[in-house]
Amino acid sequence: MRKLIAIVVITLAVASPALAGESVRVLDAWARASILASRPGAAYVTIESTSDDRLIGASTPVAAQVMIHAVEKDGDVSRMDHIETLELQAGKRITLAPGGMHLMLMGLQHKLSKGTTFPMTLSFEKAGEITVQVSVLAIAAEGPREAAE
Ligand SMILES: [Cu+2]
Repeated sequence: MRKLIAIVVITLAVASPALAGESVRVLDAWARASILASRPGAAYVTIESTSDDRLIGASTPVAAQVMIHAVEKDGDVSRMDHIETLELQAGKRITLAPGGMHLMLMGLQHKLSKGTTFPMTLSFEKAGEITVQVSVLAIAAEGPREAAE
C-alpha cells in the first residue's frame, strides 16, 4: 500500500516537470518528530510565489491524508480550522509555523523520527505539483532556522 502511494507521487512529479518550481518555491519543509504513529503529525513549509496562486492540496506517502489547518484564537482557547485552499499573493512569502497554519498529517504510516526525511507533494492551482523533502526535527522544534542542536 505504502509503495503504491509512493509510486503515484513520483509519477505525478515526473509528469509535470515544466510546471514545477517556476513561479512557486517551497522552502524549509520540516515536521516535528512524533512519539506515536497514532497521533497526527504536523508539517510546515515556507511558500513563495511570483504570481497569484493557490495551494489546493498536499499528499505524502507517510500519511493517509494531509489537511491544511489554520489556527483560530478564541480568547484563551485556540482551535484548528480545516481550510480548503491557501491563497498565495504574488511576491508575498507565507510561512507555516507551530501555533499557526500547518499541514496536518492524518493517519501516519509510522511515527516520524528525528533526523529522517520524507517526501511531500504540494499541489498548486497554477504551478502544479511540487515535491519537497521534509526534514523531521526534534519534538519541540520551532523551525529549521533555530540554533543547531
Ligand atoms: Cu491541525
